[in-house]
Amino acid sequence: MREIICLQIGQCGNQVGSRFWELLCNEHSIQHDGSLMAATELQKEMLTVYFNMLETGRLIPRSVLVDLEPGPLNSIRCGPLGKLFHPESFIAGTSGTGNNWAKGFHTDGLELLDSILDVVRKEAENCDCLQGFQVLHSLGGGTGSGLGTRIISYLREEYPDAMVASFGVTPSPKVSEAVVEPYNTILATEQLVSSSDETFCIDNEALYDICFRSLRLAKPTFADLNHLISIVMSGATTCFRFPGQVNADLRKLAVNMIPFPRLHFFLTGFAPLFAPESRRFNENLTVTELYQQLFNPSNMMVACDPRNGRYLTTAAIFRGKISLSEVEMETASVQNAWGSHFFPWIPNRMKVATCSIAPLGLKTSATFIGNSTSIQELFKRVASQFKAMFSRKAFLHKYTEEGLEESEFSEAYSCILDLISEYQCYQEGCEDTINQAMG
Ligand SMILES: Nc1nc2c(ncn2[C@@H]2O[C@H](COP(=O)(O)OP(=O)(O)OP(=O)(O)O)[C@@H](O)[C@H]2O)c(=O)[nH]1
Ligand SMILES: [Mg+2]
Repeated sequence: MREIICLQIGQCGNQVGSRFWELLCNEHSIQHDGSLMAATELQKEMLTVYFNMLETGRLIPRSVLVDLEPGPLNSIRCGPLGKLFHPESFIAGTSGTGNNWAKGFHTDGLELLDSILDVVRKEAENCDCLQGFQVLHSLGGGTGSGLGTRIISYLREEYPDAMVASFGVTPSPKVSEAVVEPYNTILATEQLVSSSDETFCIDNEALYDICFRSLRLAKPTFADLNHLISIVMSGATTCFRFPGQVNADLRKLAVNMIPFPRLHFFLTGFAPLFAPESRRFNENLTVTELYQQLFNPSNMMVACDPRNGRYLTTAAIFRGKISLSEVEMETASVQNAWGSHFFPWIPNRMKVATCSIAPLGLKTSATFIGNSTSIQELFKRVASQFKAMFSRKAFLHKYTEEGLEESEFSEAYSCILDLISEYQCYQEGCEDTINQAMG
């Protein structure tokens, strides 16, 4: 089997990770003590992509849980999934970084790095044929963002044949009050540009808006946001976990989705999204309706509008009792309708898959993964917040005290500006300029 090792890092990474494993257990019929219930062949066939199976038949998530502060890991240990994970896969420090990327990447994080990499190495040695890593983390804090990207760059070096994918949660002032989050996000994103093969972007700003506007929650909590993240993660990983799919592993997904290696930041989306009080809440959506929601900017988990940009590629995963031929027919008409938002020179740019097992609580659903030039709106937003502070050198001392140099801030900032202009260049169709620049 081609195994994936999951790493969940920092508070957000671990809180989201818990929800993700809860859904995986449900979809593969695994109890929280790791025993398999009456699972179908379909549920069982690819179980070992994400779970280690002991000789007793017990299933253990192939996950490494890391945090520089003990709280979030203790909550998991004491919570409903406490017995699911291997006790040795919990690695905690004694205090967090207080939202300081430099502490996570350089100082405090390094103290924990060897023990983390030891656990990862053991997991990798147990694999039959490791396909890659999946890292869950926020980009706005210090641990998930700093230590998370440090780990990603080690994985890149130590396992050059394995894929490194990250689910990165970008911050929003609507959700968090820590002022330095734009710094951490830009510093982390620079690392993701060079070290991750594919990054699924999740944006707290968009999640908040979905909760507030579409789900009509007056005061969205992290639990509400994390529910959205977990359903998108369950959708995005469906093809890795069930047999016979396109984009069946991390590498195939990257090959199909990423025409240019640096442009590997995916827009994510989900349908259906209705408030419980909506009359449509309990309805089964047709393929046409699911597609309408999927291409609607208000269903995107990143605050950007794909209508302002162009899609390089997309993938949609339909779940529940849905016929592939119907999906294929509908895909052709969506492609026609959205034609001007696609690049004509990429053939088969819309990949589709179906899986008969619907996610928990739904009869039909669809998950969207898009490589869209409009993702630059996310980077522009954070870059402008970064610039406003950096031009006044605000809060820099917190980072320089940890050994980070001011020039590293400027380099990270210009890396993101370059990324934005690459997306913009493709958006405007000036591919020749880029080809020349790349030699
Ligand atoms: N969606 C979501 N965002 C979260 C969650 N927890 C924290 N965040 C966001 O993540 C950012 C803060 O990062 P944390 O994950 O708390 O930080 P950390 O990785 O533990 O690093 P430290 O700064 O060392 O504590 C802020 O933007 C928060 O809004 C969560 O459970 N869900
Ligand atoms: Mg923390």
